[in-house]
Amino acid sequence: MSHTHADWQARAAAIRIEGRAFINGAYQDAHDGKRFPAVNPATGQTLCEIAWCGPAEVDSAVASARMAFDHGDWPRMAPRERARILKRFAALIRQNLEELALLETLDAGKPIGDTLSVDVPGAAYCTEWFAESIDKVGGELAPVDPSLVGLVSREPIGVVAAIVPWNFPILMASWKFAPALAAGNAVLLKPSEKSPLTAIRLGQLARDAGIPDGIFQVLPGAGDVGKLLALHLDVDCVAFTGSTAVGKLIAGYAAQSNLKRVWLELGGKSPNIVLKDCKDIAAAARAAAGAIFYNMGEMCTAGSRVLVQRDIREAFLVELKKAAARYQPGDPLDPATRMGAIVDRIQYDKVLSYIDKGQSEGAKLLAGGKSAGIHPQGLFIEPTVFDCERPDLTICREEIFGPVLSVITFDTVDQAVHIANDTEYGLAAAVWTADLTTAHQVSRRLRAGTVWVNCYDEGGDMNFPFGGYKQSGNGRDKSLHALEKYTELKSTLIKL
Ligand code: TXE
Repeated sequence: MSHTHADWQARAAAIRIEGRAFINGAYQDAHDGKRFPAVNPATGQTLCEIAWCGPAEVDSAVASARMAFDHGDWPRMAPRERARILKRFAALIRQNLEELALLETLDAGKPIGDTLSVDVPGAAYCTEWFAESIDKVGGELAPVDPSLVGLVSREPIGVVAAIVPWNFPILMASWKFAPALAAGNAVLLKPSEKSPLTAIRLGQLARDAGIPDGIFQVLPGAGDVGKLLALHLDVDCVAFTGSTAVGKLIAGYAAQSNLKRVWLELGGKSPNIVLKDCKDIAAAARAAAGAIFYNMGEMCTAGSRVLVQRDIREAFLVELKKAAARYQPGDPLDPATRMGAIVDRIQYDKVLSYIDKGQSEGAKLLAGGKSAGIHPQGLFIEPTVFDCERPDLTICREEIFGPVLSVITFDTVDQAVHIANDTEYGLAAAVWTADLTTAHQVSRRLRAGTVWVNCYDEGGDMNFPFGGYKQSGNGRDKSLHALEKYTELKSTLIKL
């Protein structure tokens, strides 16, 4: 039975929230009692106090992880046994769908319809997918000299710190912890201080599923906790999703400490190219709106630059304005809402300052441009579209991470490809064309980890690697390639 807006409001008022760290199989406060508030960005209301971990908690969690990895069962279990436990974890995420979706919506301002249909089921699916994969990937027999047997095997790396962001809190966490756990590692999950609630709840679910103590721990806190983990000599790998600026810091921490493996999934300024031979202009416009207004534009893959060929520009803009209007912000607890609240005041101010900058640099406002008064203390921004004469405006170059779209007009395909690639980022791109040859040629020339043709943001399944070129990062989440990040290759040579 689907719930109404009033049902969700009632459940939100009654929900009990855990705010402590999950260390070595139990919830605990920071030993110095330090806490920070979890705030609902749609109302300004404090939801609960969260433990702010410090060096003592980080050291104790790393020591538990080390012990569990070096001496415990998890890495030594038959893969199918680990798979069984992880499938139970996935099943528990599914069983607690509504509670987890509600926590995510309250904490991050995301529409309840999305957290119920995308974020939480996506995390369960990811966990299950990697559980199912792990007893199906084997090693290799190297074609070495006949006097030898050459085995190439994969072993877990050890203690993996997963430092994750706030835009898809449980989903991004699962993209890291699922392959890392499946491969036999111990995971320390550091959620963003802006959205720690679902990660904290997962601690108990992992334990209920039978994941041994020390193998899955959750350390809430701000960037200082991430820094302690990334500098820690007993952490073997850090997998990070977040800003390019912090990604660079993390690479530096690894270099300063123990050269731990570093995997980075960073920002983007993804181009969405609409060519004049595109088959359905209205469909392209709807997808362009979804590419930037879904999840309030708080997406690393956000199609924040739409490049439209001059011949179809006017027709495209008419459809784009219609499509943008369908993303008016609303209460995230209302199942009809398509765009919720911006995650916190810092991000809200950042987005509004980019809107000011767009206007002061001469971009023409086609839609939106203001905050929306859904709640007196709520952080809502209208879906905003700028017509940009020049592709070098600040709003066309910097990641805004909010519901702000720049439209750039071009004349030739070469020009479009040049503008698309003229960015420090390379996470995603799209091209709309009815011509198969053009589709292949343009997608080959786009320097991005993912290229969509005649769609945007498609590919919710796990079979596809996800990650960036250039300053959008390294390594790939999702797909069997993700297991490469959390394993070391071992060559064993046996003399016969
Ligand atoms: O990200 P941060 P913020 C971009 C987006 C957004 C901007 C700032 O443009 O506006 O980043 O967001 C932890 N050592 N993206 O400030 O700081 C932090 O606690 C170790 C794009 O939230 O990168 C959190 O857990 N860790 C992105 C995580 O890093 C540190 C998603 C991400 O936070 C740290 C999020 C440090 N020194 C933001 N400082 C995407 N690619 O999807 C912070 N952290």
